[in-house]
Amino acid sequence: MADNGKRRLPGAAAVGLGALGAGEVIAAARGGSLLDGIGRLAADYAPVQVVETMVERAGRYDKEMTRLGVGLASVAASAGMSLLPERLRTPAALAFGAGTAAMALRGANRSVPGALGAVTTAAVLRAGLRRPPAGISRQLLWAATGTGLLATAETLVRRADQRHRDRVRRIGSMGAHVPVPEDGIGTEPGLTPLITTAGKFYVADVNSRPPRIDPAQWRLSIGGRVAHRLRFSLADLAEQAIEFDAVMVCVHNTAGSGRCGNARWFGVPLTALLEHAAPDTGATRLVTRAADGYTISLPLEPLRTGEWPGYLVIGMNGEPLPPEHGFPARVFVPGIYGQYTGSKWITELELADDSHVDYWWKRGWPAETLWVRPQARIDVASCANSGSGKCTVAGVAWAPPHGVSGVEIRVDGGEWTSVELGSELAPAAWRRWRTLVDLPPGDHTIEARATSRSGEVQDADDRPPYPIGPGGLHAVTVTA
Ligand SMILES: Nc1nc2c(c(=O)[nH]1)N[C@H]1C(S)=C(S)[C@@H](COP(=O)(O)O)O[C@H]1N2
Ligand SMILES: [Mo]
Repeated sequence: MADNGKRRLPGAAAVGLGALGAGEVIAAARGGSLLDGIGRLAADYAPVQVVETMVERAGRYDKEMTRLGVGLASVAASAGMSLLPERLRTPAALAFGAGTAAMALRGANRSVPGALGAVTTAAVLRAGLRRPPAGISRQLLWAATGTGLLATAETLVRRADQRHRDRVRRIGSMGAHVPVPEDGIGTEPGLTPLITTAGKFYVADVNSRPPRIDPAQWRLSIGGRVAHRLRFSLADLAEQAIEFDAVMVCVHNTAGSGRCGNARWFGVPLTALLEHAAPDTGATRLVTRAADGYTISLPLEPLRTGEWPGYLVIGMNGEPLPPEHGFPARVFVPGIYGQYTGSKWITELELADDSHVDYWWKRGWPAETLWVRPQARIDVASCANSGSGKCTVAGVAWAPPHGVSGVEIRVDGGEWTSVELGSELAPAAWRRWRTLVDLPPGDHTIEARATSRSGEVQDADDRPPYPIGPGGLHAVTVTA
């Protein structure tokens, strides 16, 4: 029995690939994706330590890694099912299909195409696993068909994403078109630009691909514990929006990493929206509900008074928000980490009481809002070839919402010395810095730290992001 089972494995793995391809192409033809749906389930249910390891290891390729992992896991699951006695294989395949389909249909993030894909995959698995192909040529045929179907599905999904991107672009400009001033730091290879373009801006969310929201159908609704339920179209919101410059930082941005970006945002102050809606006395939290079924909530009082200036953002660098950055709208309170600042792809602002529970709270992230700590990043550390020992060190630093009051560097653990700061676009934006140091020949370690105008000095102790945000300094080595 065990031997027979092992002989079935390659055939069953090939069936798994074929079944996954069939399900994915059915889902893609209807504008969805089974792979992405299963990837999202993994993000929703994986223990927080697994998510943290994934974020740390996969870096900016987290979405590709998730898709690959889901594909491999599905093939392995099919192989595993083939080890079951024959009478149990059909129930196992059907249980997989029913379970995945039910999950795809649940909650705000429901996907009918995903559910159709899951049912298709289960049907193909059931048929294929009765007698997994034994000969190499039939196994290759299953595997090649599966791969071909996956490639076709990928093409369909990319086309749909491109059509959506084009539709968003056709909306035209979203911003005030005031030129971005120079900050006096100049240019230098490797120096980070003052404004991060949308294409270079980090993307962090629980999905494999951004939801596609039709701008013509979309309305922002403000509801829950309010006197007036309100609905706004994108055009209504654009009339009330203003521009502001701010850095957005992911809570996973450890020293020196790139999960942060500085943009010129266009948004409606939350103070104005909340005043129109008139929250009830029982309302204590603003819940930002999103099309991907995600929520981030914020305490209502400081948003309402403007003590924390927050925005419903609809534009980035003069254009509508690109799909991956939350089209058509997101909530952003400068100074709060991305994971706590508000959702992308907003569907509703809901006024709620303290019984509301956020997406990440269930996984052990604190319910209190986490504020961005001061951080400096070294982007350039280069020494002249002349042998003079003169080295340029430059980078960016942020301490939103108060602003950066100083950046210092130290060489080989020596004294901290201040560097020249570029002029400030806004206190909530990042600030560039640069300096020239004279170094004796050899290898040196350079570290940088930022200080906030509120007096907070960047914390030098290395600490992982979970659960209160990272600590530590960025260090680079140069050879003079
Ligand atoms: N709807 C939704 N909004 C979300 C998230 C998400 O997964 N879903 N991720 C949050 C996190 S963790 C961060 S860091 C920022 C990232 O925004 P960006 O991708 O535009 O950089 O979005 C936040 N808003
Ligand atoms: Mo994040």
